[in-house]
Amino acid sequence: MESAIKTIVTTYLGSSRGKENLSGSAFQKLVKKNLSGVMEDTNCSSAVKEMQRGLDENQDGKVSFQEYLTLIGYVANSISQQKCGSNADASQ
Ligand SMILES: [Ca+2]
Repeated sequence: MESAIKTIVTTYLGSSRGKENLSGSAFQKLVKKNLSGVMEDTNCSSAVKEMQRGLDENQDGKVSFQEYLTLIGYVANSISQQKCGSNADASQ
C-alpha cells in the first residue's frame, strides 16, 4: 500500500515536473497513460477536458495536487463499488 501511495505522488510530480499544478495537456497525458485501465474515455480529449473542469475547484484551468487527489478518490471509489457489485453477484 505504501508503494501505491508513493506511485500516486510520484506520478503527479513527474507529470507536473515539480510545479504546483498540472497544465491541461499534462493532465491529459497523465490520464491517458495511467488511468486507461480503470476509466472510460481516457483517449477522448474532450471527455478528459470535461473531467478536468469537474475537478477544477478553484477554476484556474489547472489541476492542483488536491484536485488530482479528488480524482484518485473518485477512481478508488468506483473500483470499490465495482468490487462490491461483483461480490454481491457471486453471492446470489
Ligand atoms: Ca485548479
